[in-house]
Amino acid sequence: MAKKQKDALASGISSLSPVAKLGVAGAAFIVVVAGAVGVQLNAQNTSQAAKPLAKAALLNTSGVEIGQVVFKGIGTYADRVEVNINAPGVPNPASFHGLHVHTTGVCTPTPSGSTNVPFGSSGGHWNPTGANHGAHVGDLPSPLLTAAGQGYAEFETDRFDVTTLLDAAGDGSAVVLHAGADNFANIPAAYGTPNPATLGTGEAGGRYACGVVKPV
Ligand SMILES: [Cu+2]
Repeated sequence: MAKKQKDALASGISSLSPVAKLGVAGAAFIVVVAGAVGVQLNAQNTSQAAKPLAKAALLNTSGVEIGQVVFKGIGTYADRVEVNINAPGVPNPASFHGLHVHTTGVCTPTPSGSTNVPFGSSGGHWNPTGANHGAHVGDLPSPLLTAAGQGYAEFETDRFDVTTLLDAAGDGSAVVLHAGADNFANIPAAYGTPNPATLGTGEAGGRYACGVVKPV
């Protein structure tokens, strides 16, 4: 099976309900499997029609491209995001890394912006609705990197269209890969009330790489 087909298949499976996934994994759920395959084929057909609409080359602070993020969709709507990272020097490898669309399409490696940190020029998380972190329009799933800092992820989102992504607030947007894991502001109540930093950012650490989103 060609890689692209496998990816589409994996994506189709990942979009199934937990019960359907169980069906795929176990022969005991063979009836469920039959139903799940139908759903999966539909998803695959849809995915084949999705085309790359925008992409961002992730550059580290030395200007080295360490990965790419491609936004795919049908028409102008982004319904899939593909992330490829190959970065031997990434801090905290073999862990999850926060990944977000930030508000401004400027990636300046020297400390800048209101936060005065590397890639601070990209602004905060793209959050037009004023939501807490985890529900920001620009919050994306965190890729899991290997010990060598490599990773591949593909997922679906219906949070934004590519026209808005490219022109977020009139100044474009950027994808930022963070040095650490994102807690998605998902702090169990037993730990008390999350503070503003947690609710606003998910505390994913420094901005390891940044990529301006550009049309394909
Ligand atoms: Cu971020």
